[in-house]
Amino acid sequence: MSTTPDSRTALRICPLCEATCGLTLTIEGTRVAQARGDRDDVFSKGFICPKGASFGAADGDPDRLRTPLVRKDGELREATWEEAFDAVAAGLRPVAERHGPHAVGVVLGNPNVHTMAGALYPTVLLAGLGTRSLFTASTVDQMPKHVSSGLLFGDANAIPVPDLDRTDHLLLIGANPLESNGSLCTAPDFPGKLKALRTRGGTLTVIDPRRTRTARLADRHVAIRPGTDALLLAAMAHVLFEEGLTDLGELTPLVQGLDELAAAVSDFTPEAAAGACDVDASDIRALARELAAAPTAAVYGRIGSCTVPHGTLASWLVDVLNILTGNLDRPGGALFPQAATDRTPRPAGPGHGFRLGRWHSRVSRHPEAKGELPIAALAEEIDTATEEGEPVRALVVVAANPVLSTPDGDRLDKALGSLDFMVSVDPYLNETSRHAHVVLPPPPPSQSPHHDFAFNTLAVRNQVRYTPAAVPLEPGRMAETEILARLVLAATGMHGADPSAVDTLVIDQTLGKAVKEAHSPVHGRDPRELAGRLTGASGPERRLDMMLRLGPYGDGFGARPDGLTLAGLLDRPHGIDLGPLRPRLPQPLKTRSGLVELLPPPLADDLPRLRDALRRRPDGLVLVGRRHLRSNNSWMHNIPALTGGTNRCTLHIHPDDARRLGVVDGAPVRVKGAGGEVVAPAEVTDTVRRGVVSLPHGWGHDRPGTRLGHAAVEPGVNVNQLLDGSLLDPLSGTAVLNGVPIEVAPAGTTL
Ligand SMILES: Nc1nc2c(c(=O)[nH]1)N[C@H]1C(S)=C(S)[C@@H](COP(=O)(O)OP(=O)(O)OC[C@H]3O[C@@H](n4cnc5c(=O)[nH]c(N)nc54)[C@H](O)[C@@H]3O)O[C@H]1N2
Ligand SMILES: Nc1nc2c(c(=O)[nH]1)N[C@H]1C(S)=C(S)[C@@H](COP(=O)(O)OP(=O)(O)OC[C@H]3O[C@@H](n4cnc5c(=O)[nH]c(N)nc54)[C@H](O)[C@@H]3O)O[C@H]1N2
Ligand code: SF4
Ligand SMILES: [Mo]
Repeated sequence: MSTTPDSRTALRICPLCEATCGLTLTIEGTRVAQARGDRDDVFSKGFICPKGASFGAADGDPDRLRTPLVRKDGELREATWEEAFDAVAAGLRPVAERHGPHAVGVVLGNPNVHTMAGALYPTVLLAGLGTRSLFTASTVDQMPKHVSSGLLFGDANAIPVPDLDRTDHLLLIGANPLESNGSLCTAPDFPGKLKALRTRGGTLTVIDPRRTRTARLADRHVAIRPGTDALLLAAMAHVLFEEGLTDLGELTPLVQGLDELAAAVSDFTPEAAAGACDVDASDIRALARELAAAPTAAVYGRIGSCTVPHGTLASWLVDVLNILTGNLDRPGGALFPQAATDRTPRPAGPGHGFRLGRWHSRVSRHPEAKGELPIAALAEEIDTATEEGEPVRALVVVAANPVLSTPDGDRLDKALGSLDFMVSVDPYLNETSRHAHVVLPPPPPSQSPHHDFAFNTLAVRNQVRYTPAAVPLEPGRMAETEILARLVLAATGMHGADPSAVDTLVIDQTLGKAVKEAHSPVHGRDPRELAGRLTGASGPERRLDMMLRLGPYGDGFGARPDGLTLAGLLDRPHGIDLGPLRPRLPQPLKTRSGLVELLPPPLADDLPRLRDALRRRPDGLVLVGRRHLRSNNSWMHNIPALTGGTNRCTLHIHPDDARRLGVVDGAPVRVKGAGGEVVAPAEVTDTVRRGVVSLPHGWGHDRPGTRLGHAAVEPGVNVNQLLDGSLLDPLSGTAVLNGVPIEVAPAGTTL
């Protein structure tokens, strides 16, 4: 380890994936010279992956923007913060005033779940704007899970996670945690936990059309035909009923609709599903029997089960199988975490339920889900006029790069170029932010404090950690929380007001509500007195203090003196362990019945579409994605330490398919889909099953006007250009990114 007189260490929770490992940073001056795993971290216990080890390189990337950019005479130029927010207010307000609230769209990308700013301000922004034009990365990701949880449990954010440390049998569907480090299941050292499962005599089954590194660890790997998991899972449910293997155990009195469910899956016999899934009926039966026989078991599905034509049904069936085998809400099964910043748990009982389609998109009439419209429809919502209302004419984009991460980037690229106004909060000038009229760059992560609001609600162990900024804000930098607070003010007619007013507003509203709730520890108290007790050096810290104190482990502002506060958490820099996941039902349920509603009508109504799929036998090639350990969606290809080696944008193709099509290893191939065509080098490999090819996403860094020096050297191609955005899972509006029909030929030949 290099040391200089001013070298010191500081802790930082890693924001580069969902595992949230604690890092120990060596800081020289203001530079992060090294990152190691924090051995004392209560959750990650020293684990680190190659991406985390490159935290310093990602943090110090010279291409990160240092000042805001404002477009003048058609060109983006460096500007002061004041000029930038003046331009935001001048750009957004007239659009909202002239064309109405929905003409201002908001696009939120993945890194919002990895920043405190992204957790604390977008809801305020949306409420202030009053827009229905919200598009997020969820509709190219996990929205099917939100919808299935909303319908089953009445709460779109009640997502059970597999109890990795205690389960006897884990069934992974469309997930590759050895490369992704896990998702909707926050678990530092996921690979180590899978190995520990095997060591303690447990079994691992992986369903994936590719023989991934995760599949290679498994006792059983089922190379399913892409897009057919819902059929396989329905057939497994069928077997459980048919063979009398259902055993709901303690869940029995909490579940409604069991008989209706049995009838609904009666057509989905393994024999009927086998052809479409390309999995033997006997294997499907074995999967169901193994699940039922295991002392405890957890079924877990991720990207490959979500971004497919039946994503919501597959996500629902994952939980159905956990329920039918009595594994939901029990140790070793799939449980609901309880995060420290969760709202005070209310007493169990009926709730408001979950509704879909409260409004629709203007052009294709897609129903909203969880307040969002499909991001695959963003381009048409901008570029297509209808009688229905105004197109989106201005966009607020926070931490999103939809030109690369969503279908048909070329069309979106043009649409973004046609906007009256666009502001991007982004550290890079990239494929999307290059269209902005104003770019507001957040500081690098070493200069930002961190707490995982979202991922702690998905963690395999209850714990709480907070790391203040490891390095003070450089002169001229603005905290991302302040950027978003000022953006809220500029977008809602309060430009120039003190940004702390936004935090004060939220604190007053939250405490005002809490004192009226009978179950709250602060019931009946004076909200001003409570606000006066909050500690924290900034608005966001005071908000964190408030949430911790009102939360399930909180001090209740003195009601439970031993409970959590921000001050108490600051005294424990490596975090506080809150114990293993515990059974929580029926408390999390917010359905109208107060029960788990096994066969909600929107899902029952979607089953005929799944029944039709029983007959389908696609004969052409289909495309799936893949992730590489040293990647992160579209924005880490600019870090030399994380590129090269196996992390390349190549087309994986099975040797038999390659031979048949005349494709040669290493040679360029043309790939054509409904949305366009790309040329990428072939990588002939039997890790992908016959009939399936794989391209990673987030590449295609060859557009002009970006500032991504290293990424542009080996730009790769944009896999999402193969999609036209018309294929969606209808219930969730999630784009179909896997199992997409395409054609392949050697470059230079015609298709
Ligand atoms: N074909 C295909 N497409 C996919 C997927 C797939 O599997 N296959 N996966 C999908 C999934 S799961 C997701 S989540 C989406 C992701 O889609 P997006 O969220 O649109 O893309 P990201 O590449 O995660 O990057 C978002 C942007 O955040 C910026 N950024 C990085 N750090 C920060 C920060 O601290 N603050 C701010 N304000 N900005 C920051 C980056 O510069 C980048 O411009 O892509 C989806 N697209
Ligand atoms: N290194 C790295 N880590 C990441 C990211 C990254 O880009 N790079 N992105 C982060 C994000 S935003 C997310 S959402 C998570 C995603 O986390 P994961 O879901 O674990 O991500 P993937 O590695 O894409 O795994 C999806 C798997 O589904 C398989 N698959 C494709 N189609 C089907 C199908 O129809 N059925 C089945 N059963 N399987 C299918 C693919 O072959 C692939 O192996 O990863 C996060 N972590
Ligand atoms: S696994 Fe994820 S959180 Fe942990 S060090 Fe790697 S990138 Fe960071
Ligand atoms: Mo994602």
